[in-house]
Amino acid sequence: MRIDILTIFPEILSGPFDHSIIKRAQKAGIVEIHLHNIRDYSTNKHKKVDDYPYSAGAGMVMSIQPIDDLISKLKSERNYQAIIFTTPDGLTFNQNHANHLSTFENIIILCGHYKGIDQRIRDHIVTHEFSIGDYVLTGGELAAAVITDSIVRLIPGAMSDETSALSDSFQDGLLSAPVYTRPADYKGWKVPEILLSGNERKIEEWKLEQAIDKTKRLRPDLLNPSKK
Ligand code: 6GU
Repeated sequence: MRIDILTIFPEILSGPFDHSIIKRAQKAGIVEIHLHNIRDYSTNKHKKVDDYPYSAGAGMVMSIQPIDDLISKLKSERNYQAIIFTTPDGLTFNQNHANHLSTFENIIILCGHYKGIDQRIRDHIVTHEFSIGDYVLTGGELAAAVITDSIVRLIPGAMSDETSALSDSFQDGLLSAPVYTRPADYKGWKVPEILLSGNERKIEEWKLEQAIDKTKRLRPDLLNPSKK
């Protein structure tokens, strides 16, 4: 898979992908992550990437030209299945979106900024708009990092133990059961007896029961998605 991220602050995104699973996946050739500075594509002599909005409003708006030129160049090189725009007024990103996007060959993520971008980019170029939650970030870069991380770890081969992505919280619509490691008794804080029993069938039953209990307690909305 190839992910192209378009931003006016590439420095923000150079760190998050240089560690752990995401770094290993890139080294193994499972994913390529390319950062592009939108400013490099501005034809303006001062490399301007924004302009004053038509009508009232204090903030600046990102211009079409550099973004269109950059995306056109990328599209001339390969086919993209999704051109994602990160914005607080997008659909709230979830595990289903991550699963779906992880099956794509090439995607573009355009990081939102300022007051916004010229609406015509959203109308004519962007195919998906995502928010990562109901709070406001300075820009779309951290959202792009979150979305990229959630996708890359799902690509087959990205994780050393492939079953671990399947047992994630949310993957089956439930939060994960608690986990423990040695010692079995730490200053009187004990690991649940059942986990020491060696009875795999009973342990699986216990884990499912724990997952359901925990989900009921902490995230009842996950058990009743229609009532959200
Ligand atoms: Cl995608 N962008 C910004 N600026 N703020 C956000 C967001 C995105 N998702 C949640 N808050």
